[in-house]
Parts: sequence; structure tokens; C-alpha cells
Amino acid sequence: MERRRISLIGAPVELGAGLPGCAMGPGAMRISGLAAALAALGHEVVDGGDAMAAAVSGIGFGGNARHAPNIAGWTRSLEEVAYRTLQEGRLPIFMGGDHALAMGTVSGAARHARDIGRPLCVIWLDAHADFNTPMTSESGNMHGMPVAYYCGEPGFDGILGDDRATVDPANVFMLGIRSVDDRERQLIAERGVQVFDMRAIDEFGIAAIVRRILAHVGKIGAMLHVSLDVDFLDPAIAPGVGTTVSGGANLREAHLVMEMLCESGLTTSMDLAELNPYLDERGKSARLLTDLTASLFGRKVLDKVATLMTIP
Ligand code: HAR
Ligand code: MN
Ligand code: MN
Ligand code: MN
Repeated sequence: MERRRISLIGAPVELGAGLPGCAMGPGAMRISGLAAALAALGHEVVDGGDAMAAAVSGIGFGGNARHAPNIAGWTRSLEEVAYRTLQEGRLPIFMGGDHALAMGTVSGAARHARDIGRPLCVIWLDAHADFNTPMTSESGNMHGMPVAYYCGEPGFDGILGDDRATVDPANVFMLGIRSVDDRERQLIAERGVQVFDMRAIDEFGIAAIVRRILAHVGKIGAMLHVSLDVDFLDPAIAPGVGTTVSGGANLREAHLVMEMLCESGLTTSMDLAELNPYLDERGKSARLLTDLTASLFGRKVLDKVATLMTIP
């Protein structure tokens, strides 16, 4: 794969989740050797340190949204960091932090894409659809809301300006989904989000699905944001997350997605979200996230793999 200029950015957001601990995620990702793994693949890697939440007051949207001013502050600062990093021609990898971080990271990527006249597609790897709004959420946890936010759903007034860039729900591709709330289910159907749940992965195989998505992204000339929630993975291989749901992607399914993303060369920004090191087992989940990211950026067994056609 071509040499990328990568910026690692810590996003220690944790008040979007129901349990504390995600603020330790960037530290665990650094200890697991993410920067060195990417540099060993030939990329130029800069660790920009941790971002900080902007100070925000007077956020007062109604409904059920816990810690809204804090998440609004994170959204403002991460939107700006994502936008600026992409504008500098660099590829940001956000080390979370709970998934509320994507309210900012995806919005910033969408602003950059809008500036240069390209669409933005999102591949959302998650057990959850994260399409609640303050009006629909049962828990009030804002890590269950980022997709609704960056797709432009109402109910989040005043976080970014009214002219904020949003993503067309038809350009959001969810994989691995296996836990959706009732009102959320209704909303994703109405908005036309492309959801491939675990059943679809079991039935068609993850490769067939990813191949079609990437062909579409290439055809429309889109930028591509990849957002990886630890709970996309089966809890047996990735226990370090607050919201485990059984029946997730296995090790090979997850690597295959990354390897296909790598071959496509289409990824322009990425989140690693929801790692909770306090709940992890001896760094297992952090190490797996590093290995998966390395797969996305070019780590493979062989340069050239035999195909069925090479067998005489
Ligand atoms: N749908 C549930 C809620 O809104 C659970 C959301 C959990 N989200 C994450 N990130 N863990 O995907 O509360
Ligand atoms: Mn999520
Ligand atoms: Mn999740
Ligand atoms: Mn399976």
C-alpha cells in the first residue's frame, strides 16, 4: 500500500458511555504499540497527543442526553481536529474514547469532503446502530447517538453551527449490528441507513458485503471514514468494552474487513472507539485493535497470494 501520512490523535471521551474507563483508551493504544506498528509498515506516523474538550456552556436541548455539555465540547474540538488534519493532507486515526467521539470526527471529515466536493461514506463496525437521539434514547448515553447526529437528525441544537456538514444516511454502511432499540430500529429504516447485521454476515459472508460497499465507494469517488467499535468484535476475542454483546465478528472476519479496506486504498480517516482498558484482560483488546489497524494499513502474510487460477 502507498505510504500514508498518519496522525494519531487521542480522544479520551468517556462521559458518553454508561461506565467509566474509556478515557484510558488512548493510553492503552499507545502502550500496545500502535505508532510503531504503523511506522514499521512504512508510514509516516505522528502522535499528536490527546485532544481536549472545548469549554461549552448553555447547551440546552431537551430529551434524554446525559453529560450533553461535555459531549458538545468534545464534538466541537474533535470536529475541528478532524477537519484540520484532513486539510493538511494527513490521515487521522482517533484513539478513543467512547463512540460519542464520532459526533465530532465524522462531522469534521464531512466538512472537509464538502469543501473539496466529494461525498463522505462511513463504514460503521459495531454491535449497535448508535442512531438514537435525545428524543428516542432510553439510556440517555450519548455514545448511542453519534450516527443520528452526523446524519443531521434534529434534537441536538447548538453543538455545531446550523451549516454543519452532515452525511447522507444512504452513504452509511453498518456491519456487525446485533443490538438495536425499538425507536432506533424505526429511525434507521425510515432514513435508509444500509445495515448489515450479524445475520447478513452469516448468510452472505463478510467479504461479499465489504466488496460491494467498497465498489460503491470507489464508484462515487467518496472519501471513506472507518469507525471501529470494540463491540463489533465477539467478546471472546475483545472483552475490553462496557457493552459486550455475544455473537460478534470473529478474528478472521475482522481481519478480512481490514485487509479488504487496505487493498481498496480508500480509507481517509478512522476511529478506534469504546476500548475500556479497565475491563480488558491483560491488554488483549488493545493489542487486537493495534493488529487490526496494522492489517488495514498493509500488514499481511505474503506480498502476493496464490489465487484459484494459479493452480494448474
Ligand atoms: N442503544 C443503546 C443506547 O442507546 C446502547 C448503545 C450502546 N452504544 C455503544 N456504542 N456501546 O455502540 O443506550
Ligand atoms: Mn458504537
Ligand atoms: Mn457498540
Ligand atoms: Mn460468524
